[in-house]
Amino acid sequence: AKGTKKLAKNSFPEDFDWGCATASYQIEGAHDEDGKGKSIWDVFAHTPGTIVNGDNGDVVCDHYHKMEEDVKLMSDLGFKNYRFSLSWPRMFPTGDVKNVNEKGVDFYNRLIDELVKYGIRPLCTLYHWDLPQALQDKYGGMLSREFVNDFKAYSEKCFEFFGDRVKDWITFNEPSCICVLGFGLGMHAPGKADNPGEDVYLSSHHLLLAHAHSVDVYRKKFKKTQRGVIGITLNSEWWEPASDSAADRQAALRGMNFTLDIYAQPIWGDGEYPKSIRDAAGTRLPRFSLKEKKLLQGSSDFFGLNHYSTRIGGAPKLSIALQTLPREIKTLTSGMGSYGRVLNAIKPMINPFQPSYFKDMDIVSYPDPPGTEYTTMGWAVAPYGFRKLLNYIQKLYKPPGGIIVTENGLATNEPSPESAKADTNTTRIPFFKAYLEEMRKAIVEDGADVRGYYAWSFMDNFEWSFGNDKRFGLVRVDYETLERTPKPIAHWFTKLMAKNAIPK
Ligand code: GBH
Repeated sequence: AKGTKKLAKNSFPEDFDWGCATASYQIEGAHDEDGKGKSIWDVFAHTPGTIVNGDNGDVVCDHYHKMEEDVKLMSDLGFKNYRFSLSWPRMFPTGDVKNVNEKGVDFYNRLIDELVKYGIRPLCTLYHWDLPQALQDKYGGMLSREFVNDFKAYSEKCFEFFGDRVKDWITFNEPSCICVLGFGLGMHAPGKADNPGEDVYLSSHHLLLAHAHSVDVYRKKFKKTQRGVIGITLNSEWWEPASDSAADRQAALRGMNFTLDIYAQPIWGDGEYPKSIRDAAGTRLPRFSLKEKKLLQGSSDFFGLNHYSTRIGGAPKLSIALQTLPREIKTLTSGMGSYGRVLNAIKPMINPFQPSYFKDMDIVSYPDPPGTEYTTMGWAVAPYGFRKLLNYIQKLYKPPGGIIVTENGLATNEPSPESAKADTNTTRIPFFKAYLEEMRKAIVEDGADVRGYYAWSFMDNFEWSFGNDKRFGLVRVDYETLERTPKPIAHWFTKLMAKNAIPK
């Protein structure tokens, strides 16, 4: 982002990419059609007590049948970049690439063709959480080393099928969510929480290796002819120190280490896990061989970042680090099965002899400053943290290929179409405006090399454990009629993209 200082007020670098994002299980529906196999989310969502209101992704937006309409709307709104994900079990029902479901492949071929037709660049995520259930049953999914080879084989097929038109690939969406929520807290599929001192690290380790091998295949077999780029998307809050004390600053840094650097340092740093994690987890943390380190280092052509909120972190005053848990846990109703699993994960924090990832992290979340506003997810609106996080990544890793913000956004309370409009004007536009202003400062004033931004999400969708009522969409979806209606924020984005500047 050299020379950006001269940019006109409110505007972004000339070649900046604006887009919107979705994920397969959250929008597609058609959960058992045309030969699709079950994913771990199909099974998890159908386990009683896991999802608010008993919602699931069986139908949701029915994007599988409304794909053409959705792409057209996206184009009408002026989007030129779209991030979506592929459902592995839709194309390979058993997870095994020898068993192809042609109709599933055909769906993604039609989607990609449709995007290309409208001049929308596809940014394709290989894994946004819907692992074939068959692989979970076969060997415990990501807890097994076998996952590495299966993911590599799956990704190779995707490059082969779609790489002629897809030039931008993301291997995994949010390793931290996958491993911490899926294998530490059990509030995401596959819902494990019985061994949070090991499973979080083991799944993370296999995920990182799977990523590295997938990138290696792409670079060796496809890059030369297909000429695309491939990377990974990490998620992180910004952990702001509770005070200037050394103890609080170290605690906040541990917060960054345990959410972001645990995945970033092996890829953009020295190929190792952060020292704070090695020290805290000891032998519970697997290590990379020299060869694996080499494979991991530099294995991402860009730094994909999903960011939603900021937390105030400090040194624990109590020996139990319960405060480390995500804030949205509070909003899960107490009668829910997933809440029970969360309690399982919390037990080791009270038992001094039982290890836990959360205990290792050793941080306490402090109250937000007075006057802080929260989204309906319970996450603090704290745009300053976005700028700090972008600077943290830029300074620590200087990612070649720059940073692409692959998700940012908010859910608001919109029980009716009218409230969708009202809420948008009071909450949604100010949120995006403030976050984008901070991103712009990071680029223009601080020199962070941010090259793209994707709003989460194109349309309302299935918000995982929280079901369908947490509406993140720029476009409203009526789950009865399946009608799509752009919210005012969608038109705001149209203006933003047309001018490449934040609307006044
Ligand atoms: C993303 O997850 C997902 O990629 C996407 O599928 C999802 O729909 C979207 O975001 C919205 O949730 O510790 O209190 O600050 C992001 C999930 C958001 C999980 C922030 C951890 C921490 C809240 N992360 N959350 S807090």
